[in-house]
Amino acid sequence: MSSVINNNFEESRNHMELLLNKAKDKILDAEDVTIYSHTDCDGITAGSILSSIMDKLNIDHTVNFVEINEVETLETDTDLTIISDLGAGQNVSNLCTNSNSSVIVLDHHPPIRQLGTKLKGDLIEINPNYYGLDGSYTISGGGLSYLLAKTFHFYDLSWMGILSAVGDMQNTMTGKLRGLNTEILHDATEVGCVDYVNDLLLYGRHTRPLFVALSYFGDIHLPITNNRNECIHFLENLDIPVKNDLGTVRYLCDLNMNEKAKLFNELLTMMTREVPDKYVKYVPKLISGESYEFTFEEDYTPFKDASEYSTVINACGRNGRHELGMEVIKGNRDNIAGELETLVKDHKRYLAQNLSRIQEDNNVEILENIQYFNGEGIRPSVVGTIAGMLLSNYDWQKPIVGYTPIDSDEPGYKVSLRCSRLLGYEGVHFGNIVRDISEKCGGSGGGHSVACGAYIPEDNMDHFLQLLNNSVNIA
Ligand SMILES: [Mn+2]
Repeated sequence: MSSVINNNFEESRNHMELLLNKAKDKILDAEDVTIYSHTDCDGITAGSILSSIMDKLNIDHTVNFVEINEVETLETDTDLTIISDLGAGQNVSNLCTNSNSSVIVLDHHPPIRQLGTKLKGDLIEINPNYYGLDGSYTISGGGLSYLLAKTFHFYDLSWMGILSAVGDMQNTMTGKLRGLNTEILHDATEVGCVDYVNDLLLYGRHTRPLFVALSYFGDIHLPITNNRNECIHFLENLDIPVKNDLGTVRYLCDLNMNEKAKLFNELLTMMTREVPDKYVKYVPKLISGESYEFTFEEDYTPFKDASEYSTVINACGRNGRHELGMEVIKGNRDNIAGELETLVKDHKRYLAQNLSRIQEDNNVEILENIQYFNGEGIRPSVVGTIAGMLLSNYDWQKPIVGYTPIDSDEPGYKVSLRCSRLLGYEGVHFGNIVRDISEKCGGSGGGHSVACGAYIPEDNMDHFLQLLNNSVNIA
C-alpha cells in the first residue's frame, strides 16, 4: 500500500512541483532519453508531450508505446527513462537496477510503491494518488507530462493536456474537468489554444450532422435512438432547421443559444419520461456539460473538438498505429493525411460490421443483473468500444460485458464493461467491483466506475460472469 500525504491541495501541488523540478534537472542532464508510454489516447498524447519537450530541448530520444503487461520486462540503455500513463502499478525495479538509467514515472493510476521509494537506480515517481487526489479524474498521464513541460515554460503544449484528459474520460461523470486538470485548462485558455463552452453533450459537434448525432445520443434508449427519421421529425417539431438556407446540413456547432436551449429542454422532458424516478435528478448532467475546442484547428474537422480528436487518436492506437497518432498530435499532418483518413474509415467500418454481426446473431445474453456477449473474432482493443455502442440497443439499466480471446501464452480473455452513467451516479463503481472479482478469478482488472476492463484466464470466464452478476443488484 502507498502512503498518502494528507495535506492541503496547495502543499500537495508544491510537493509535486518539487519532484517535477527534480525530473526537469534529470532531463537537462541527459544526453539521450527513452520514453515508454501507454497505447491508449492518454498514453499516446503523453508520449507526444514528452517527445515535444525533447524536441524543443534538442535531446535525442525514442518513444515506445507499450501495454501494461510489458512494463516489468522493459529495458533501457539511455541516461534517462521516462514512463508515462503506466508504471505506477507495475514493478519497475528491472529498469532501475539493471541499468544506469534514471527513471521517472509519470502516472495517475493507483501506485504500488510508497512515495519516495528508493530503488538501486534513481527513481522519481510523480502521482496524484500520493496526495489523496483521485487519478481517475484529477489529472491524466498526459496532464502530468504537461506539468513537466510547464517547468520549462512550454505552455503551448497545454492543449495536449486537455486532449489526454478528455481521451481518458476524466470529465465524463461531472461533464467538466476537475482537479489539477483545471490548472491545465487555465494555462490553455491563457495562451489561447483552448476554448471551452457549456454545450449539449452530443458526440460529433463538428463532424456529425445534428440529426445523426441525436440518433446516437445518450446512455439510455429513447424513441429517437438509432432512428434518423425520428430525429429529423424531432428537430422539425422544435423549429430547428436540419439544413441551413443554402441546403447544407447543420451540425451542433451551428446552432444558436436559443436552439440549444429548446433542444436541451426537449431532451430533458423525453429522458425524464424514460428513466425510473431515482435517476431523474441526474438527467441534466447527461445532457449538458463542457466542451473543449482547439482554437487553432479548422471547424468541421475531427480535430476541432477534444472528444472527437480523441476518437482519431484511439483509432490509431487500437490499430497498432501509435506513432501515426503521435505525428498527428505533434502537428506533422500533411504527409500522413491520406493514411490517417483510410485508417479512421476502416476503423469505423470494422466497428459497424462487428456491431451488426453481434446483433444479427443475437449474441447478447441477458442475466438478472448484467448482460454479456462472447465477442470472439473482435480485436481485444475494441471490445469495449463495441460494448459501449451496444448498450443503448439493449437494457441500458444493466451493465454490458463483452469478452474476446487474447493472444498470449496462457489462454484468456480481454473483458470490457460499459454501463450508463446513471448507474455511476447512484454510487456503483464497476472499476472497483471488476478489480476485486478479476483477482478472485486469477486475473487482473479495474478502471472507471462506468467503463472498465479485465484480463481473465479462459477457464474462469464463466465464474467471472457469475460473480459479477451476483455482486450487483441493479433493481
Ligand atoms: Mn491514462
